[in-house]
Amino acid sequence: MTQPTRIRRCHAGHLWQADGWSREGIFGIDADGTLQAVEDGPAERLGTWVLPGMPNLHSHAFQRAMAGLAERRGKVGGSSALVPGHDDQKAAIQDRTPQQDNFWSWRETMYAFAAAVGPDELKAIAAQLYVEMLKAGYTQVCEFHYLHHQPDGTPYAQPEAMSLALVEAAREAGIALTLLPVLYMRGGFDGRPLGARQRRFGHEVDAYLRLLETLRSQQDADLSVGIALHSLRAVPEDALQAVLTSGLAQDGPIHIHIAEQLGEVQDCLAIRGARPVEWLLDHADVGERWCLVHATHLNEDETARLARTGAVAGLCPTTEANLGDGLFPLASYLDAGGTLGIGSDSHISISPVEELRWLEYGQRLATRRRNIAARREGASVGETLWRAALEGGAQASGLPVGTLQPGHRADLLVLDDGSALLAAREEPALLDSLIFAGNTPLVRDVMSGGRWVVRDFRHHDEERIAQRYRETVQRLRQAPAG
Ligand code: NGQ
Ligand code: ZN
Repeated sequence: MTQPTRIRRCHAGHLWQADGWSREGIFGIDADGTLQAVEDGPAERLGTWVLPGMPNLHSHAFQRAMAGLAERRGKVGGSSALVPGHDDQKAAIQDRTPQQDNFWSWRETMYAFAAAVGPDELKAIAAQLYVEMLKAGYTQVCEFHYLHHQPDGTPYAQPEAMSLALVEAAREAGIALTLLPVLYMRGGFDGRPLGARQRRFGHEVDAYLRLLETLRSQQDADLSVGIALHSLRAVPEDALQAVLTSGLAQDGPIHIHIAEQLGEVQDCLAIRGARPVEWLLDHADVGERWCLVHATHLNEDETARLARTGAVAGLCPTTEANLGDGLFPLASYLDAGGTLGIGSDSHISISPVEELRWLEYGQRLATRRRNIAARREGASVGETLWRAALEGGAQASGLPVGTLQPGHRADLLVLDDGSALLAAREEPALLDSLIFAGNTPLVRDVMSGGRWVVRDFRHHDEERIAQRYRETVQRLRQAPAG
């Protein structure tokens, strides 16, 4: 006999499905936290507006603890005038030891900060970050993890200690994790060795594959382990081919940083004779398992080719704005049928609402037009972007997330029924209002893998996790810069 009590029955006034809102949605959740189809009948009412949790396809967890610490002007001077709209590409390219603050000077600050982060610190920071993600509506995160070894490059006694710190943090917070251990071998396209502060990122291919194998053996319903190549500048071609042809690369997600800065486009052209996306598409069998993070600088041909592969463009609009990266060609990519998802990357902001808002606003500011992401007459920008980010994020995660269909994880958000903004809205404008006007937290309850992790805006373990985070950051501030 079946045991109906094992399936929890839930009701939503409006339920977001892949093809739009459905009214009076009823669904079941089994004891494993998986969604099940159920017949109509009595069910627990969750709220008026229920959405799938958003996947976060790109995170460097440790960087959360330095958010706001790199916004002070460094050395003033240099030749490249900061005239709005003045596209001084040459200056940007040559400006690797910058006279003006840019991506590469931010990276120095980030490296100095990273030097003091060990396994305990990483776990404390990541758990706090993941609590914040859940409260903001992210229920899964892809951790692009390259802080592998001790600061001088020596492996920890347990070589996967830093990876395990992230796994433990995700379990404490209750967020689904796609762990992407990163292969990082060189300091630039010219093959230079890792700099002193990069030593702790490095692996030879064999050691990297061993780490991958160890972590793969820990996979379960809440943890998937994929592959990450830091960037074309950090991974020589023979190593890239060795990893991609290994048995471990035959399934699971594959992520890479690709074309974030004009400087790396220029170096790639000079040394490999092609632009980064062009080079990757020519040398690897890029398809749906791939996520190209910061596919920022694409020409028309690359845009169309990337869209055809079915790979995910991993966009992190608030970090890309914060670091001064440039703008992704959103309209032509969507017209070509391209897939995209969002990540909070450096965690200067932790909000799917803000990522999607800035994805659209960047385009509006650059083109002096409106409603760019909506490519059909009458289409909603908010719905288009929310749907795209759910689908692309799920694809990049390698986990059954991003949709409230039977067989998927019960990862869901219940919006605030008490919100005056949302109470005044009907279905067509709900996601537009959330994305463009939703500034106060509007996610009231969050379920991850069938368990409530946030109820009434509070995470069940947030005080303890925040206290440990505060103590950790205080300790890091006293540590000498590496
Ligand atoms: C990272 N972050 O690996 O943390 C990079 C910066 C690099 C972003 N690109 C370092 N946002 O790309 O070399
Ligand atoms: Zn990154």
